[in-house]
Amino acid sequence: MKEKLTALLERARADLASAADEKAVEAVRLSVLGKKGELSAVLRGMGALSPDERRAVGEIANRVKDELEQQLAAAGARLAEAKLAAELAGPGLDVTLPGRRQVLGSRHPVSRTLEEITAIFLRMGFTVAQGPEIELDYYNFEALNFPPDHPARDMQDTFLVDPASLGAQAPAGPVLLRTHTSPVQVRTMLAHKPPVRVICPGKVYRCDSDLTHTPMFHQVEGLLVDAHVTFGELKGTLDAFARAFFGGAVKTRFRPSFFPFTEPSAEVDVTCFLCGGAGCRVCKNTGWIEVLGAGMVHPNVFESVGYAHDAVTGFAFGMGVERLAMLRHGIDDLRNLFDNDARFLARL
Ligand code: 2U9
Repeated sequence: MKEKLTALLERARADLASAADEKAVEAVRLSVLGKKGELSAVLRGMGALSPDERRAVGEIANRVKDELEQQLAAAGARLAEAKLAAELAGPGLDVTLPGRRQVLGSRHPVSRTLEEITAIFLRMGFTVAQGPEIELDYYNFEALNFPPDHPARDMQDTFLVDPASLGAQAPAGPVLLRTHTSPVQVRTMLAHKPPVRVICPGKVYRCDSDLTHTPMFHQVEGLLVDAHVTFGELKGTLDAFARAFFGGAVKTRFRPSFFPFTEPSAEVDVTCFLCGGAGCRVCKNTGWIEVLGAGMVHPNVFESVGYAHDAVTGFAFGMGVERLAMLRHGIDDLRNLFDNDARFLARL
């Protein structure tokens, strides 16, 4: 038995000396010290020995075990050292190479334009009002003096929402995606007595898709209601906005127009901020660029929200944010704003 133990130790020593990797060391450990290993087999045979012999063999077995564990640890350390030496001798790491650039995101030009427009009106004392994008026909059209047969109410122009898709609390009357942010002003007037001074930035939806129209776009609309508000104040407010947004040199002009919710109504042009009015690509050689719609709130709208139309007057205006962002950045294709090419958008 003693000879067996000594032979076992010698063979393990030789195997460890020639072990080329950690797997080989582990194989030696299992073959000797494992449950089914040789040392365990020898120890199991000790039952047949006399007490004296058992003590003597037990002592040797313990020494062999200690020795083996030491040898295994030494072999492991030797292999780890060799691995490190090989790594150090291998191809070096160039710590002077520049690091990988972090790609930072950038604000979308439409978001930036919307925030800039909002900031200008906040400085003039307006506050921001918001409302739902899924809206009742009543707030989007009816309360805004759209006649029942107005073409904008046609399914061709407006996304209708199936009321059944809204679940248990399906409202009375048609539901749609708001086609302008005007219903927010209607809700604001229903909730607050005059004076009212709000702007309503947000997404709007129209069943329209071609080179110059997307089914979703952004608007900023404004509403100011008080006793004795005049068209002159509307002109002064939008003139100040135009100079803040396009630069102090621009002039504005108001052309007669029509909207169901304002009377009188106007379209607002600014002198071309690129050529100063001389004529160029951006203003199509007219010297003027259309940027806004506006007007005095129609008495029927005040009637709808319960404002006494002999006690208050008000002005309202609206603008398309994508259009202003395109003008500002000299983009001539609307799709540039929706393709989400991060390299293009970050360069604006
Ligand atoms: C209420 C009363 C009146 C909002 C207005 C416009 C004129 C207008 C267009 C600009 C470009 C829409 O995005 S666009 O196509 N808007 O011309 N909007 S007056 O008038 C209101 C709003 C709410 C209660």
